[in-house]
Amino acid sequence: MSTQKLVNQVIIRNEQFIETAEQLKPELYESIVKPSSIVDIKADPEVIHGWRSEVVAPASSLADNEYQKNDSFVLDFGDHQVGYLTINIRPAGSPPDAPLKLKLTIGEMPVEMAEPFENYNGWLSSSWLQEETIFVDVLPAVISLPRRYSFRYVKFDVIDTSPKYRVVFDRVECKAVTSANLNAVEKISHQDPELQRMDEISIKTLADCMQDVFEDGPKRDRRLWLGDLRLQALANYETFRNNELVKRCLYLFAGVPDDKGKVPANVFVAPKLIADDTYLFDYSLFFAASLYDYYFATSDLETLKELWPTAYHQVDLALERLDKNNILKDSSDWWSFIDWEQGLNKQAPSQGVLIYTMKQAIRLAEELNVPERDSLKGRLDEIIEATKTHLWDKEQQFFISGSDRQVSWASQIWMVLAGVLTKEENSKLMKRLLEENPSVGIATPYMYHHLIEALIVSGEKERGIEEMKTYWGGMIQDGADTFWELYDPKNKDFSPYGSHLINSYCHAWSCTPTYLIRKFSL
Ligand code: RAM
Repeated sequence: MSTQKLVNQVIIRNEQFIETAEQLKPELYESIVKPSSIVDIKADPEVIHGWRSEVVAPASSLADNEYQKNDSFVLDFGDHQVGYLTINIRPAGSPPDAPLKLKLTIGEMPVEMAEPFENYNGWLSSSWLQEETIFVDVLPAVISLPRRYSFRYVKFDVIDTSPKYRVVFDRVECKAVTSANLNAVEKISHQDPELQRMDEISIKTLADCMQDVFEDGPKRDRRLWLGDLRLQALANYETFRNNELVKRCLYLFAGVPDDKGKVPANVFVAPKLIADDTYLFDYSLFFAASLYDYYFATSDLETLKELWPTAYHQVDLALERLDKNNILKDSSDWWSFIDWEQGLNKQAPSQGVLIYTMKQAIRLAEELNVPERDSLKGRLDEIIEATKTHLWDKEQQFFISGSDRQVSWASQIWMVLAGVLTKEENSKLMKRLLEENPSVGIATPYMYHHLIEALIVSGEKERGIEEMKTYWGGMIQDGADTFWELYDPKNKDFSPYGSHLINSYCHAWSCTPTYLIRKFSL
């Protein structure tokens, strides 16, 4: 073990765990993908973000065109890609007497081709927006772009050639990469074509996020987050079954706890494994939940034994946040994630997450036959009792959260998943939630996943399918090739970051319809 000191953080590195994770580093599958067409991006107030693409020519005609200063065109790769771009360029006309200056804009959605990145004014770094300006001194040339991109469209702006020569883009291609073995997925042919399509897009979304680790989104943050990992792993068990990758990710988190044993909300893996200095109450607990899911998917007792202390620690540390009434202390900082819904109070939903994961931890402790089982059981009963006493509002028949007694969708959903009430009461609660539609709603597919699961576990499967079709089906109608990080059908420009340009349009936490469809035979 060694220590790493950051600003407010002491990390106790477990080199043995880190080495185990290193050994599980996946091979990447590569495939060459060529663009399908040249498209125009047209303003259209009827479509999401106000822009749609329209095919003007097949991509095979590209090599017939000569381009010069101020010319521009957009290539469409026909589907979402994650990989490396190579461009073959040759000159036409006189010998090139000046370098070629070329600007490339690389995007997942038509809007990224249409709205200038210079206008971006959100609070996340603009450096996530994918663009390159390159100067080519010698032509012909084969240019391999420096980064891995996540995209469907590439816009070429020829900034300058010279009055004496033009350029031809002979060949443009992408070396697509993923650690997902596409052949490992059992094919289904669902009788409902909408669910079939949802299953396929979910799988594509997950595959594009499966790289060296389970990334949250290959455009942004390209990083391993615990909350995202939990859902990706669930979808993975039903599809690719790359269980070694889940194991690797669990060991990465367990490799960099802080000095109290807490695992971070996310980690960086390059230049070496680094714990981010963001800690979220729910995400830390999801280490235990992810280990639970992993164990019951794989029966890998060795890993359970080795990682149990880390999992137990997360629960133990979470219990420290309870007040004398056994209710979680609330605060105005970003202490728990739950969802990006503006104004959402995190107290009750986090209490739900705590109960949910305690139950899983108890089940693991039973499996291991360790003494923590009994102490956790005792605490769980007290906490459930306290939750019913202090957070259940008899009059409103809803769970309330925070000092303003907020009634949110997230609170009801997590309390249902936690099983605080009986199945019948849960079913009533979910119906009431859908009918009364409290204004503090849901902002992300991540929280929507939990809504669908809560409907299913409370016996409202049909309603779950309906909601899934409205939400993920809505994304498909709005042109999703892969499912998005954020989607609000009532406000399609929504972004918690201040601009929809920076949203990720291939985001793993959105890939769960395949899990829901396959696991619950929807
Ligand atoms: C965003 C990312 C990531 C998520 C965190 C909490 O930065 O979308 O997926 O887990 O928020």
